[in-house]
Amino acid sequence: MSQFITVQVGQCGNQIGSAFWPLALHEYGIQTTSGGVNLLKVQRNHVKHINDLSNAFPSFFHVPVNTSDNLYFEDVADLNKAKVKARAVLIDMEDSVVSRFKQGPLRQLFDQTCIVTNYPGSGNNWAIGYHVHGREYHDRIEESIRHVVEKCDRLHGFLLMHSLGGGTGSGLGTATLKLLKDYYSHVERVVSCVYPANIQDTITAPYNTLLATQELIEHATCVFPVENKALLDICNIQMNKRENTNQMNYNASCKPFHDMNSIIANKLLHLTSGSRFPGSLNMDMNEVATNLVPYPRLHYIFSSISPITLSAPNMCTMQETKLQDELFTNAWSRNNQLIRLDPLQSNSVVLAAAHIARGNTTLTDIKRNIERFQNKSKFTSWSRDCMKIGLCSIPPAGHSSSLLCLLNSSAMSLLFKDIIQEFSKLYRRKAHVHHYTQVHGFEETHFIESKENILNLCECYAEVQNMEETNTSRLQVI
Ligand SMILES: Nc1nc2c(ncn2[C@@H]2O[C@H](COP(=O)(O)OP(=O)(O)OP(=O)(O)O)[C@@H](O)[C@H]2O)c(=O)[nH]1
Ligand SMILES: [Mg+2]
Repeated sequence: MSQFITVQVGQCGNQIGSAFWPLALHEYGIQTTSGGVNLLKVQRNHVKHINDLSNAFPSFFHVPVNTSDNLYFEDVADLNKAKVKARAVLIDMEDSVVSRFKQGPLRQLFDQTCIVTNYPGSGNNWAIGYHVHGREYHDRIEESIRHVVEKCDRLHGFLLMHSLGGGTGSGLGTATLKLLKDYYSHVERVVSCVYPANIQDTITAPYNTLLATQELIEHATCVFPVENKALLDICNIQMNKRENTNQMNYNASCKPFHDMNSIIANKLLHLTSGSRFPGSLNMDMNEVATNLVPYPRLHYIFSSISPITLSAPNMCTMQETKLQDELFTNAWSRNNQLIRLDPLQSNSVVLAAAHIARGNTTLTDIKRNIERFQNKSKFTSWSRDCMKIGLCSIPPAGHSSSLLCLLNSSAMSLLFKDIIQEFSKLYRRKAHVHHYTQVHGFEETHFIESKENILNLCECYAEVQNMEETNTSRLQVI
């Protein structure tokens, strides 16, 4: 089973982390209770004994080999006694979110040497995050990462979590990505990034987003973008479903990003499920990029998930099994897409696709539905008859089955065009540019180069689309 190191950068990255780790533990039957202060209640389903633990979850957790053989799990104290550590590096240039981790029930899960914080942040400026903090913290971050890497014997990938709208996640996050490429070029760099909502909550977000996107295109192996506007819409739809109203109102009032981050955390756990649990047709993470990325630069992947899971205290009570066909239909619907673009629109093509099912879905269910999918989508000549399938027998907490649909579609160029449009609105008047140019190491030409590079990527998508049209007409002539 492959091992992963999560690298959470900035406020958003660490808040996604705070949704991710309780859910990751929950998947192994260890529940963080919101009422009990430090107590983890163990449901003795998957993990009872320390040996189960080291066998069951090496993907995201490190368990020292010399831990006492007689250790059984009752509560968090045992988890701590066993010296279980998350394979995680926590980075933020202001420490409020990370210090909440340090005081919370999971505080012992994180190695102190793997926490890098400062004060007071990067001021919503990519250039400060990338150049100032990137330079100053390069060695500290490199050391922290090495510390976690040394505890892995089958390291497969880094999982970077961050947002692109602010300064730390976008700037220092992409500087860290570059560092990972320089030091561990053979290890995959999977990125889960958050694009801001349309109504920007950060005025300089279009600059930060453009500059960070350019870095992700250059240095990531695979990017799974989500948009806050898509997540907000999904949460609003859930809000209208009566059964969730109380929990949603509570989450929306006191933890505005809580539900949105749970959706991201669920997607990441689903994505990695094949590397962590048994299944009749497991899709390991090392197969994701091979199957979904036909050309190295075209590595932005759409994701949609069904059912949508929000973190709720009652999440361990099993929800009704959805009809399998409905599970697929929902996963393809606009309402379940984590990015607000239609990857199946008529003038785009699907370069590659994967469906990962968890729980009680059968291969027959999958095959029947894949046929439906192939009939409704436009593919390239090489991707038409291929579909990567994953089948993991362990469902996510609270459900009997679930489905993640991953698509590499040329419609992704619409995201890049949006980024350029938002950037141009500000840059046309050179608004806020001086904040960037006064940072040592940043040149104004970097804006233009990034824009050109992203435009060039749009042309690559257009080329793939046109190639298909040309191919079709030639075949028709013959
Ligand atoms: N989905 C989601 N989005 C978030 C969260 N926190 C912040 N954001 C979004 O991320 C963008 C701002 O980035 P932050 O992560 O707050 O900024 P940062 O990386 O800490 O950078 P600085 O504060 O500028 O140093 C905005 O678009 C926010 O809406 C979160 O927990 N979840
Ligand atoms: Mg911040």
